[in-house]
Amino acid sequence: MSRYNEMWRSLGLNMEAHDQLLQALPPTYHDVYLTQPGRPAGMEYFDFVINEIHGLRIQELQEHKAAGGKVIGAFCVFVPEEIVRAAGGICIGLCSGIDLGGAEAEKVLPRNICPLIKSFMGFKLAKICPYFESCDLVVGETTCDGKKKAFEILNDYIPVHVMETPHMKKERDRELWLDEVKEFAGLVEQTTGSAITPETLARSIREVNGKRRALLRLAELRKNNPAPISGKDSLLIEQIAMYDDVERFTAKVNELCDELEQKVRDEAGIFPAGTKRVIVTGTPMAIPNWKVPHIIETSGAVIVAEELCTGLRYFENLVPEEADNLESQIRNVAARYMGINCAVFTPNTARMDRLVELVKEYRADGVIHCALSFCDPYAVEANRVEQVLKKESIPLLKIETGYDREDAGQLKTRIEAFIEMLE
Ligand code: BJ8
Repeated sequence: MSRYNEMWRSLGLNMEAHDQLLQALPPTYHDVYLTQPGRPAGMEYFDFVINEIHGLRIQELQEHKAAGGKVIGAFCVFVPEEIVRAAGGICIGLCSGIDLGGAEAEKVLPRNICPLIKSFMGFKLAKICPYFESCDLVVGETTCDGKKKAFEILNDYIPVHVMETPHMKKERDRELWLDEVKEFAGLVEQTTGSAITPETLARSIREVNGKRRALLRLAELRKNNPAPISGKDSLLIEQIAMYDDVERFTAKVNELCDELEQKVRDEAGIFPAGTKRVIVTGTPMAIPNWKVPHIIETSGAVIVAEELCTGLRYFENLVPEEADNLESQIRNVAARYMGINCAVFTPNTARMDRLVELVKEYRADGVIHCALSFCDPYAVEANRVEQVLKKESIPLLKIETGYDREDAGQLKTRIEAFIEMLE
């Protein structure tokens, strides 16, 4: 990776801290991913992407910028990628899945705050993320209080535009969100210097829908028993979806699905017959936060679906493609995002209903609710999840954890006991 040193230096990265980050990733990746038996050959591309995580893709972003293009970073699946692409920009999900730069972050944030928030602040303040440093604009949102207030501070270091995400789903909330999407479209046009037209937006909607369709195809294949792919590999693909080139990513996921369809025909599962099937729900699991999925899949279960923003919430629901003017297209885009069942909404009963449906559709034996420490919306909503699943006699395990490894042993004991109980 040293061949990229010049590029990283030109982005102003703290080279020493960045080296530490690059050294931390390969051993973890090897242990979590490369030791899995019977992985599909199609995972080779995604391994390559991780291998080049701060290399090739960053180089592509720099080339895009050198040609006059803009890069817009986001922290939430509410930020409409279609709008950014329609104006010729690239939309990047900024990951925040590792505890690095924590000491820097704690200079401006309280110690006890959600690790995802601490991580993004730490990445920026410690200057260790080339994606962050490639952004011309960062988009925040008013989802949870911690993020909302942290974006005010982040704005001291990089231009941040905050979208007001409603907390209810009444008609007036939908209208507010539509206004926010329109305002965002105007800002994106201003940032990129390119107008969004019905043609560019129609193309962008088709392309992003194409990515979502490929991910839905992958999800559909995981309904089979035996599952043709591990939950860890599926999560990795869902994480990469947020920053890879849209068309290349879509083609690679579809190629992988062709291979998995053959595996399904051959009834070639990657876990032994009778392996318990689990659905994971809760807060997003950003790269490289693979701790809980790794424990689950080395404790006798396979994850068959993620009711997460790094999962189904990201790619369920497509934007309707039949609209003949910009106003209707933008309405369709805005409406699609209001279908996301984030715990910041009240009430959020659609999430519980969807979970019950998912358990049936994916033939799951149980659900693991995983919330990041200090995340009030998900930790509190776990009570509603518990109530609904209990009524349906669906076993549930509730976990709260951060990015450190200190509780790994304790989590393993609890998860093993839960999976055993499913038997
Ligand atoms: S749509 S889940 S991506 S807000 S974990 S920062 S909620 S304290 S990430 Fe999220 Fe958008 Fe919702 Fe999805 Fe706050 Fe909780 Fe931290 Fe969170």
